[in-house]
Formats: sequence, structure tokens, C-alpha cells
Amino acid sequence: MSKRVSLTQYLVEQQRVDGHIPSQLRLLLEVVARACKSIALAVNKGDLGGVLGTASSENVQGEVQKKLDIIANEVLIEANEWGGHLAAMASEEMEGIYLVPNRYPQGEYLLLFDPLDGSSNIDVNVSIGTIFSVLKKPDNAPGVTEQDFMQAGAKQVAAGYCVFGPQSTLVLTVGDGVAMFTLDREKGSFVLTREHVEIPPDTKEFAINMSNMRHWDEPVKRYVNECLEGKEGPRGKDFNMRWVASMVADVHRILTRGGIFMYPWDKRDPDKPGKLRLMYEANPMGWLIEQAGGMATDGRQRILDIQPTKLHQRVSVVLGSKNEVERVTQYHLEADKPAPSA
Ligand code: P6P
Repeated sequence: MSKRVSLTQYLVEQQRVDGHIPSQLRLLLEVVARACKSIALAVNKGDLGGVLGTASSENVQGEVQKKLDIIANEVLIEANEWGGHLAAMASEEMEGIYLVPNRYPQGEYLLLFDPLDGSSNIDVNVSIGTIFSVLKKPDNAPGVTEQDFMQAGAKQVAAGYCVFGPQSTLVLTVGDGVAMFTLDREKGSFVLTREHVEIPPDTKEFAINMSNMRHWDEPVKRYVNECLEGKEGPRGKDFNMRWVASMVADVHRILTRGGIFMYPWDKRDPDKPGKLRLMYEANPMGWLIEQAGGMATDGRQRILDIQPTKLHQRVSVVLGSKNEVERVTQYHLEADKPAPSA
């Protein structure tokens, strides 16, 4: 059997052979991967590690934090603050940015993460994951402020997630396609198991929380109803539905076999553009999907083109198989057109 390629070897080749990444970024990604491995081990312990259940605190989103939310956040902060690769970090679990302490060397990268996505699934043993995004600090800025993080997703230099499921799999892009690395628990290292991942442009599988149907905007209702009408309807084929309620798990399925994922705006909270966060959920996932030949919009525009104004801003998300995302986006644009005057 041919020798497996480790994450380290893959990153060294991306640095040396392909020139895609500088050494500082390679080293940063290796540290993030080691942190994901530590989180995987903590998640895997479950009750045995006393890590299940809720902490007695809320995060900046007003959500009750799970113990593992806090553990994962601390693991990422402690692993990344001393290496000299970063200037600052931002997390779903922290209100403001986290500046690298002065006692450590400052680097040129900004790391953003959702330390444990899908928290509602932790206590019921359903797949969850860590999502991360890397930006470069703007050269001109002495020091670091939140404003330095306000960069469109198209500016990311690396993005990925680690899904903690039957396997722990790290999925990464540095702009040269998408690669997947499975954690070999015996060796304690991530091993390349897929690269140049490609999403089929068509699909028969959609992912959305159907319990919100009555709250959706018309274009989303139109698309989902057509899927539900199946062979007899305008789509001429039957569809399947999946909803894990862990974005990481739903996106991993789509990267693996295609599909469309939607968390659209709905009228429950009309001032909120959506539930998911732009900077550390939609942007990294959007880049991965695009790098695998898929598409990611907010229903109207490319997610990676959105210019952020707030660290924790939310966005409507439609991503996955290109032809399906194009259809949903087209339905939104048609609905926006003014009705022809009588
Ligand atoms: P709902 C998890 O809390 C999350 O942020 C995403 O991972 C997931 O796709 C979504 O929210 C699930 O939301 O409303 O279905 O529980």
C-alpha cells in the first residue's frame, strides 16, 4: 500500500513545491490542527471526561455555553497565542478580539474560529466541529484592532474545519482546492485521505430546518416546495432531506456527496439577516465550497464578496452544488424585481 501523506508533509509541499503558503502560515495551520486534535480527544471522552452539559455562562450571542464550547475556545487560544504567527484572534465565544499577549512575538495573521459548532448536539452524541478562518493583518496597521478583521471572505488565506464524528476529519483549503485529513488516533496525526475534492453541480438532497418553513421568504418556500413535489413537480425528480443541525456535519456531507444547505433569513427576527455568522462560519465554509467547485451566496450575492462591518454579524446562507445554489439565488433575484406595471 502506498505510504500515506501526513498533514505536515502536505503543508510542506504546499509551501515548498507549490509556493502556495509561506512558512509562517504553514506553522500556524499545524498548530491549529494540533488544537483540533486536542478538542477531538476531549469531545471523544464525553461523560468520562466530565465535559458534557452546560457551563453557568452565556456567550456574546446570548447563547448558554456548553462546557465543551469553553474548553475548545481555551484550547485554541492557548495553542495559538505563543507561536509568533498571529497578531490576534476572534471567536464566537468572545465578544472582542483577543490580542496576542506582549510577552509573545506578534505575527502577521489573524485567526477566527467557531471553537465548537453544533453545540446543541454535544450531549446527544451527534457530530460537531471546529471551524476556522485565517486572514492577513493589513500591513499598514501598527498594532491590531477589530477593524483589521473587517475583511471580505475573499481575502482569506486559509480556511477549514475539523468534524468530530465517527472519524475526526480535518478539511482544509489554502486556495489550491480542498483536502481532507483523517485523524489516525494510534499515531496521533492527521493523514491525507482525499484531495482535490469536487462537489457534483447537481443534487437530489437539500438541507434546511423545515420547522421554520412558515417563517421563510417566498423564494425559499418556492424552492423547497418544488423539491417536495418531486417527480410530479417542476423539478421532475424526487429529493431527499437531511438536517444535522451542525453546519460542519451538513457541509462535510455536501463536500463528500453534493447537496444544498440553506439557513435563510426568516421573519422570526426580521432585523437579523440570518442565524449563521459571516466571519467564522459562512466565510470559511463558503471558501471551502467554492474551492470544491460549488457556490455560496446569501440568496442574492456571493458570500465571499460581503464586506463585513461587525465581528459577529450574521448572514443568510445558501451553499453547495452549483446548479442548485444558482436556482435558489435566481428565485431571490426574480422576487426582487418590481412587478410589471399593469
Ligand atoms: P437550528 C449550530 O448551532 C448552528 O450554528 C449551525 O451549526 C447549524 O447549522 C444551525 O445552527 C442549526 O440551527 O435552528 O436548526 O438549531
